[in-house]
Amino acid sequence: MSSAKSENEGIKTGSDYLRGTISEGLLDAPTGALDDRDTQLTKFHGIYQQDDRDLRIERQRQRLEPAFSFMIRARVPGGLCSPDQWLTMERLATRYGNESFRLTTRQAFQLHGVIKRNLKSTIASINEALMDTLAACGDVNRNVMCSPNPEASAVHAEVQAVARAISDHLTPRTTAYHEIWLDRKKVAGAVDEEPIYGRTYLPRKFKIGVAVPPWNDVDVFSQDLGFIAITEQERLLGFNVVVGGGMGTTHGDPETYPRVGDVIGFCAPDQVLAVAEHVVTVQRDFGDRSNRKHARLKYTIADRGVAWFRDQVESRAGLMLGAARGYRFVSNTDRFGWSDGTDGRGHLTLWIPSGRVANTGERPLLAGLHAIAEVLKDNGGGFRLTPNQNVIVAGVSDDARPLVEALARRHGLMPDQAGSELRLRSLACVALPTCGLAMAESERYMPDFLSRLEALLGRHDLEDSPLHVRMTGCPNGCARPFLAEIGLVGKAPGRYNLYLGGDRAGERLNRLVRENADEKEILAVLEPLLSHFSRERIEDEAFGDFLERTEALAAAVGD
Ligand code: SRM
Ligand code: SF4
Repeated sequence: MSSAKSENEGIKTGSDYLRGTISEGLLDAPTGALDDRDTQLTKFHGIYQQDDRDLRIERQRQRLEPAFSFMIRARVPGGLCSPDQWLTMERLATRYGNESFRLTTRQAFQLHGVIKRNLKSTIASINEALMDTLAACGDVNRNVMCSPNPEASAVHAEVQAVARAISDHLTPRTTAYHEIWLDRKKVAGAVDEEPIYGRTYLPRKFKIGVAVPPWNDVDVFSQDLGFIAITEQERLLGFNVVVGGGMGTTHGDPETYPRVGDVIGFCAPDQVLAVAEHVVTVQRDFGDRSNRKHARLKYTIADRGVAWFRDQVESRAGLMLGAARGYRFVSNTDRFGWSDGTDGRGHLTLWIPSGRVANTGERPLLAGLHAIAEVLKDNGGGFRLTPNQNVIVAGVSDDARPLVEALARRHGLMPDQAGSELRLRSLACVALPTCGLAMAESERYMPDFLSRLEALLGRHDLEDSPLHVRMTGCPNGCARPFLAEIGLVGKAPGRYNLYLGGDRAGERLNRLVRENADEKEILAVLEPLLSHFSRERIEDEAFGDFLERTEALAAAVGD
């Protein structure tokens, strides 16, 4: 490990607890951009500077600066969101954004296309709606995920409260956010302090997810830190602790890799905050601050060993983790349609393709969800953002059920309107035109790719197969593609690395089968495998499991 610290470390150290010169940059009217160093700091405030990549070349030709705008991410711990909060995001998307907003793979909201002069008003409105954007991005703990649907049982509600407590405990304490975006004055003589993070925060982003078996919708093994709720007869006993998961890789760099986390033991509910805090502090002190591609917790653990890591956490937290308890996951996707809560209310999981809430001719989702939010305001209930870019209309009264369902159907939101099981369960990251790191299309290409795949499945009597397909525009892995049965990872325009063989519970990584393949090549690889699967699968066997069992995958990989 080199000892020279990365440039980001210098930026953090010199930032005065994340202030930098952001306030000054906001007043610099001639440019739509912020200072380069400040763009690293705004991430901690939930704000990314981007430019419209569809317009880049034309703007260059016209000698104009890129079409700068900002993506804003609002944290929604566990995905819990009131109708008013939903309507606020919709209003901001329409007024300041690109007339759509996005439900992310981490149960948060994203707005795109907000120009610099509207940043402060947008952030202020988000805060007025009792949400914030602080720590939605940056080298800190991000939005804490939790299996949604808290009303489904008392245990869910308890687990959700634990997720919320973790989120609050690990939220940065700097007052810079309030000064810059909410015009709160710094109290004279007050000193910023970050008791958990310190002045330089973490070496890299940090992510936490809480799963409630049998559902692994939060993909707990992809998190830096995961908690698996262990219950007995509807009583929460505690949590298995999982550490060191992560998805991000770099093409052609074998030093980077996706990793599923290790289960290191069990803790009681009242030990969760100490465990979380000290998993964070061990990473703070031992994570690699010289190479950002090697700075996630997964590398700290892979390099130093799981036993070393557990010892560190136990001694710092002053506790011993118990032996991990048994659990079983059955799925890492969402459960669609209506379910009945233990409180007598109904919960309806709707389908939002790639999490994009927009009005399109075919599916006016923005309008549909607006109408549903109004019904919830009058009748009680709220929204739950799912970890798979969908939304649950939660806590619907018996009286309101028919209306909610009619509105959902009229606007193309009902799961049976997706057209196939495949489409319902697919995930695609944002990619072009906003993501600065995208190498290929994802969200905009996914519908076409799925149409081709549906045709292929149809030819082999597999049209009802609930395959898990995940696509990203680059190897950073924002749609957790390395856990999919079929994963497409962008390499160049129109070209993807094809990964196969994940399971449906998010416990096994898939494997690279083809590099840099175009659509034709991808379908040509899939066709014989699907045909084989159709003829020889054991009843209810999943495609990824079949590929592993029959060694078809090994053959495709060339082992
Ligand atoms: Fe991500 C960077 C979008 C979930 C791994 N991710 C980005 C940026 C901010 C691009 C950038 O740095 O300039 C993308 C913004 C695109 C845009 O225009 O909106 C972006 N990531 C997303 C979202 C919106 C994808 C989506 O379609 O939902 C998800 C927002 C989550 C949230 O609400 O916080 C999103 N990103 C993830 C996940 C999945 C997860 O967390 O469960 C991962 C893989 C898990 C992990 O972190 O290992 C993920 N994003 C990355 C990485 C690679 C990190 C690494 O360890 O190498 C980057 C690049 C980076 O950090 O340098 C990245
Ligand atoms: Fe962008 Fe890559 Fe993440 Fe997709 S996976 S949103 S292309 S960083």
